[in-house]
Amino acid sequence: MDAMDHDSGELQEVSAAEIKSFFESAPPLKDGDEINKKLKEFVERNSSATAPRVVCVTSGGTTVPLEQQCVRFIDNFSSGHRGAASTEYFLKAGYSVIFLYRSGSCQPYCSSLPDDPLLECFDISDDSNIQVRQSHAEVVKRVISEHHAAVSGGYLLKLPFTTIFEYLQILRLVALSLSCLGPCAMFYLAAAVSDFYVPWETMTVHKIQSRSGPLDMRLAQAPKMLSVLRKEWAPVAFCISFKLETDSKILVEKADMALKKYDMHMVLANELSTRKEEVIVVSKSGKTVVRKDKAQPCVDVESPLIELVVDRHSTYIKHSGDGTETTRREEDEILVS
Ligand code: 9Z3
Repeated sequence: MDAMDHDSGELQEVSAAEIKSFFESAPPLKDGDEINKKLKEFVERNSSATAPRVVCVTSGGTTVPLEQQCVRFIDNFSSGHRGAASTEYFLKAGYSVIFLYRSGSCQPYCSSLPDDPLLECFDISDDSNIQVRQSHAEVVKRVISEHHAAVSGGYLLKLPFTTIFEYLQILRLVALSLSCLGPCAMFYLAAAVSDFYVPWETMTVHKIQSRSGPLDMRLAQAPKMLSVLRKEWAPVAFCISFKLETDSKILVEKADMALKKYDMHMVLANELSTRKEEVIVVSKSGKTVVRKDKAQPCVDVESPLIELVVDRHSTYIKHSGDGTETTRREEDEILVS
């Protein structure tokens, strides 16, 4: 999900015209008004707190439709585990969370459930009622009560997306509605967003026909929204993006480039194969490796990671407005204690 121009080695420049044309040509959100209403209520409720902390966690992969009446699409590997687990830790740390997730991807509090919870956790009793199997009763009770407490308490707002068009439009709505929270708002952009897409106006309306022979398609470069998010949509919010690579040799360098290019506060760099064990936190103050503690297999790497992120966000809030920055240089390793 990389926006590198491989010939020049330069990260892609996004023009305002490209962004404008992306949004103007994208199919309008079906439920845009409803989403805006939910966001307004959520932000109003949360901004009345003494020290409101709201994070938008994006999660899962975006699809790239190949036809307007979509039969085929390009997808990616992202399961949404990172976003779902991070959401739980943010809620635990006292944040309210807008969880912008790919439909059907991992959900907060659900990681301990079996693959098909409905079929595996429930039974039909003698009197034809549905009941939880004894073997799963404890986990089902915990999942439902924790999830219910977050949603009905007004701390968790879940917004689904599927396509790259939906994702970027909803992200813009979220960013604009959170801008009133200034430095107390955070963006934690863990979603795997496609770098390539088919612009809506160039897309064929109906199913691509196989009789036309081998498919030859040109994908356009998706505009990187990170700079617009930082410069226009929510200029004071604390912004964290992710960098994913499969080649460890270029990972940190690429994360560092993204940090500077998009003026991120932190870039969390991870490798595809080790992403559940290790994340490298890259920021102006240096590089920190956060590792999952092998001695505690049940504790995700997201636990120490969110602890560190929350700490940095607190420092950012404290210093916002006084023009100071943290200059701490670290090369340490953080383990779950
Ligand atoms: C990540 O790097 C996430 O950590 C993962 C999490 C997608 C690897 P899972 O969903 O995996 O738990 O299975 N997300 C961002 C990847 C990305 O698209 N980054 C862009 C880039 O690398 C920047 S926006 O250029």
